[in-house]
Formats: sequence, structure tokens, C-alpha cells
Amino acid sequence: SPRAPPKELDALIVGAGFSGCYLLYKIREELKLNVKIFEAGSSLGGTWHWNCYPGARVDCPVPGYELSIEDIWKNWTWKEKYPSWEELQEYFAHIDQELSLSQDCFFQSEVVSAQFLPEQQRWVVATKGGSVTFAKYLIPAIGFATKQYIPDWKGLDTFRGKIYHSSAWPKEGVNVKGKKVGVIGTGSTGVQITQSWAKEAAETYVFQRTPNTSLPMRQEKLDPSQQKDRQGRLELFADSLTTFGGLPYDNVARNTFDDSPEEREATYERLYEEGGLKLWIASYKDLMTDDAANRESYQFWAKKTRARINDPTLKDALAPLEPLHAFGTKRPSLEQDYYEQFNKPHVHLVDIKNHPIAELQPNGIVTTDGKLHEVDFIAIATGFDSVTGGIKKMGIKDADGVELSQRWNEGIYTYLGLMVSRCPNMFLPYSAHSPSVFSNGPTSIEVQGSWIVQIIRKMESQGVHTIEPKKQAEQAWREEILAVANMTLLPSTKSWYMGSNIPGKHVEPIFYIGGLPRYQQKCAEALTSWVDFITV
Ligand code: NA7
Repeated sequence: SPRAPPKELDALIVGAGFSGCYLLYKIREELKLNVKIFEAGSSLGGTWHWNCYPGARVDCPVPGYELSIEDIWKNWTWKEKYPSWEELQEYFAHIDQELSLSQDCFFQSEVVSAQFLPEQQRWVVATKGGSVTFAKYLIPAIGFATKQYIPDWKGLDTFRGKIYHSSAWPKEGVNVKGKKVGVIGTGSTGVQITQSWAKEAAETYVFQRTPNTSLPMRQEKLDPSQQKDRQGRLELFADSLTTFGGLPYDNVARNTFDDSPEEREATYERLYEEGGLKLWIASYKDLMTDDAANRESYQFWAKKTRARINDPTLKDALAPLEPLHAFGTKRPSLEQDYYEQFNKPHVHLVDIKNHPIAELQPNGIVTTDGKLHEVDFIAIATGFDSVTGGIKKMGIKDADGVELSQRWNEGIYTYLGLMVSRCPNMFLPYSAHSPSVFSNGPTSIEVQGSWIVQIIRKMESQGVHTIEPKKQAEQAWREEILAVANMTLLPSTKSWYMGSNIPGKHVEPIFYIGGLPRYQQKCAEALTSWVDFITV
């Protein structure tokens, strides 16, 4: 059974993913504070602990999608350019071995409430198991995908086969050989599950509302001997900090129509061939800001994708000639042979845009055209109530006793996506208003994590008890969030980036899309002046 959590701590981190691991190590080793992680799961990994559905893999390449701590990477070699969840779990086990993190983790300890007590100047945190802990610093490092989203379909409980949300997959896996399966949702998750299941199941039904603009992954086996170049690795980490997306490459420094049609075609072709997210992230610099430019790249993508699909109706359904939304304003997934699956007679695309799901029945899924799609297993790949859903689940209350999630009902306010007024000494890595989802995760986590470490160091050395951002500083950061988002095509599309995937959720840009260099500059300014803080 899990160990009992301590009563008192200097710093309490919630969540043992990339952010939690990085911060535990840095706060323990560099600040010598008494710091622990409370984690709902049973091992390190965060998103890579929970997301073990078939075909789950990361779509940022390695080397690069990893922490830059040398004690980790010097004894580690990656096997594939885009690692699977299995390899990522091995990576976290390696981190643990090198840095001895689990000794400071309390697993199966889900935090259900956290409140700042002004008279004691500390947080009181309760877990589901009933333990209570007091801490000076609270770091919810819970990621954006903590709260799964399952639409409230009629008859959901009546389905007699196996049904799982992608983030609550059984570790032992699900054997679909000879079975009929359904995948609901075609985001990054749905694409990966479909690609995997369609190769095993007898019949596969893919329930699609919006086609994904998936890009070829171009997976590669990696040569261990080429991962031994220490200097190269250091340069890769340093370079990643200088690019918009925290990756070791940047976009084309020209606008789309600066180039001739032939040059443009050649550029798209190169990016498409290099693979991964490049056609999105490394493309012309006006891709996300100019309608016509965006359309141009969409049409290149549609042409390429349609050529891989045999059936003319399916071409239109999976890769229509006319874009349904601006390219890249919904997350393109990476695929290996997703489109080819639909050329198989046992793989069926079900259009739930025109005929939504009416209900689930004991033996399958009924759509509003009255058709029953009989299935034995269902994968629910409908995504997450991202960021704010997790904050709500954690039950964070500010110094006035008000739920943070309630304060954010009509709009998110943060300072640099890292702190919140009336929540003294609370730091929120990889959360709302951070560059997280528009950047390589570990890179932005280290930017934010080292900022948190620097602030705490300064507080400790100057005897500061509490720190919180001023309301007007939060207001200014919100204006920055909106200003940079409004320069892009992002607000024109319904997506989880805008909160519009969840019925009733306030629609607004949830993340910072100003790029990592600009973000780092803002963070650095905040540390030098301190005018934005109230300290006691
Ligand atoms: P996403 O990207 O939110 O995708 C969810 C999918 O589920 C998407 O295709 C949705 O269609 C579909 N969906 C959502 N609600 C419904 C309902 N009510 N009926 C039918 N279909 C629905 O989640 P993922 O888990 O794939 O990815 C999350 C992120 O994790 C990903 O972007 C990576 O960054 C990692 P829609 O597009 O809304 O029409």
C-alpha cells in the first residue's frame, strides 16, 4: 500500500511528468529544500504513464524531446525518432535510476483540494486518501490533459463490450484480433488508435466529425553510435531555446508569396519529405497568420493525402479539396499509414458530422440516420477538458477561499502562465497561458521550471515569505495572450486550443502563441524588475 505523505514540506509538487520530475530534481539539488511529489498514478511519466493506448507515441522527435540534464542523457540512447509510450516509460525509469526521484514521490496520492491559508502563509493540501500536508510552495505540475472528456451519449452505460477512454487504457492492453472495433474521434489520439487497430481487428469503424490534417511521421530507427556526440547534444539543447517552437529547427524566414509557385512547391515538398510536424511548424512564417498562405499549404497537403486514398468519396471525406478550417489551427497528427488503412475493405469511415451519434446500445453505436454499427470494443478518443478541467479537479482555492476554476469561468488570468494573483507561492508549469502546446514540451518546461527555481531562490535568500503577482500584471499578460492569438488564424477555428471542444466552456486562447524566444524575454524581465509582484 502507498506510503503516508508527510505533514510538512517546503515545496509540494503535484504530478510526476516531465515538469514534476524536472522541478523535484532542481529544487532538491539546487535549493536544498524539502520537496516531494504527490502523484495520482503509480509511476513517473505523467502523460506517458496514463496514455498507453495502442499506437501512442510522441510527435516531437528525439534527440530533443527530453530533459537537458546531462546525468540523464549521457547514459541513454533512443531507439526511434518518435518514441512509443513503451520507450518513454523506459526513459522515465531511466531518469528515476539516474536521479533517484521516486524516493521523493508519493504515488497513488491524488490531490483533491489545495487552499492557501493567509494567516499561516502556506498551502494546505488534501489527498483522496485523506492525508493533509502543509507546504510553503505549491506546484501543480499536472499537465493539460488531466481531465478526460467523454460526451454524455445516451446509453453509454448500456454498452456490453469493452469501452475505454484513451487516457484510461488498461496497461495489459486489449486484444482486438478478430473483433469489431469502433474509434470515436479523429484527433491525434484517434488517428494513432485507428492506425493500430485497423491492422488487427476484423472490422474497424472510425467515427469522424472533422477530418484530421495528419502529416507523415517518417519514423526512423536511430543509430546508438550517433547519439554519443556530447557537443552536438549540447548544441541541440541550446539551439532549441532560440526557436519559436523549442525545436532544433525554425520556420522559413519568408512569406509564402515571396516565393514563386515553383519555389513554394519545392519548399512544401521538402518539408513534407522531411516529415513530422515540419509542414506546419517549419513552413513559411505567415502560415498561421495569412488566410491565402494558409490555404496554399492546405491545398498542398490535400493533394498529397488524396493521392494515397483510392475511393473518391473517401478522398473528399478524409482530405477535402476545400479546407474545413485553417491548416494548423487544429492539431495535425503524425501518421505512418493512417490513410492507407481506409483502402482496406474492413475499415469504414462513419460520418458523424452529418449523422451524429444518437446513442450507444448493448452491441454497438447508433447514428442519427438510424444505422447500428455493431462493435465489440470502443476507443473513446474525444480528448480532454484541457488545463482548466485539471485545475478544477485539483480543487485549488485561493487566499480568499475562492475556487480558482470558478474565477476562471469567464476568462483565464495568469501572470506569464506561471502564477496567479491571490494564490501566493503557487507556480503552474505547463498550464494555461504557457507556450507549452505550441512548443516542444520538455524545452518549455525547462524554461518555466528554471524561472520557478530562480524565483524561489531569491525568495529564500531574501527571507520573503510570500509572493504573488499584481492584478494589473495579470491583466497585462492576458492582453499579451489575446494580442498574439489574434494575430493568428487560431481564434477562427473550434478546437481545444480555444476551449471550444467542451460544451459550455469559455472560448478563449488557452495557451501562449508568441513563441519561446519572446516568452523567455518576458520571463527574464519579470525576474529583474520584480515590479509585478506583491511580496511579504
Ligand atoms: P482532440 O484533439 O481534442 O480530439 C478529439 C476528437 O474527438 C476530435 O476528432 C473531435 O472532433 C472528436 N469529438 C469530440 N467531441 C465529440 C463528440 N461529442 N462527438 C463526436 N466526436 C467528438 O483530442 P486528442 O486526445 O486526440 O488529442 C489531444 C492532444 O493530446 C493532442 O492534440 C496532442 O497535443 C496530445 P472535432 O474535431 O471536435 O469535430
